[in-house]
Amino acid sequence: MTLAALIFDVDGTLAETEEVHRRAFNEAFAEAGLPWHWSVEDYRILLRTTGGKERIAAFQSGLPAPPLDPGGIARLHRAKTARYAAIVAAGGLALRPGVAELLERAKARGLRLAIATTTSEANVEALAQAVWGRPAAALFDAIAAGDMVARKKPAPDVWHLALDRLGLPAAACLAFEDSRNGLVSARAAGLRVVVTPSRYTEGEDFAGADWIGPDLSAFPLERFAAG
Ligand code: XBP
Ligand code: MG
Repeated sequence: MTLAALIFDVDGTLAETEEVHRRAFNEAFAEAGLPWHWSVEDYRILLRTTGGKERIAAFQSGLPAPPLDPGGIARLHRAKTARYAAIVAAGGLALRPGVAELLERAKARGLRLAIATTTSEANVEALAQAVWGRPAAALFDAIAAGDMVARKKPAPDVWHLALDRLGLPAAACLAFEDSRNGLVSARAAGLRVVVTPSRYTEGEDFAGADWIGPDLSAFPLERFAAG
């Protein structure tokens, strides 16, 4: 089937955002008076749980006396999202190599663009404003985010939502991911998957990917567009 759209994960794929998420979590913990600090090594393990609220819940379930109920987790996560927006707005984040060029090449070929991310729409907007100075909707035809679906990655829900919003079958689209959880979720939705491992996902098992590279600068769009 002719390629009609590219669907992108955000965290780790468009930009190396996970360090900003980690910093935002730690700042939110300090602000809330919690004696928690997630190191790079802690966070590598914690990332196995997708979604910030789910990650906090998984972390505190390992503590002798988890202090937060679901409402407390939601409040803490709102504070983390506010910290994330502030850090991103302060600048310093860039798109990963090849991303901007690939989006341009895809647009020039008449391909549509979409997002399928575990993070929130607010965080997608924060990144879009920081790296493009425009709202995400100015670049992407459809946005599917974690809080819009019942189950986060590795479930396929967010990809199904992106496909619904594009009005396209999986066979006409290509997914871009950086993690094993993301690869598994996109494949479960029937998509072909391109993987560019990121700082936190290097060394994961990417068996089943249709193309793997260190970044998107050498991605052969023409080969995939030719079918
Ligand atoms: C990324 C995530 C996200 C971010 C935090 O997964 O798991 O949870 O770490 O985002 P993926 P929120 O790149 O596979 O979509 O705190 O906003 O949930
Ligand atoms: Mg990712």
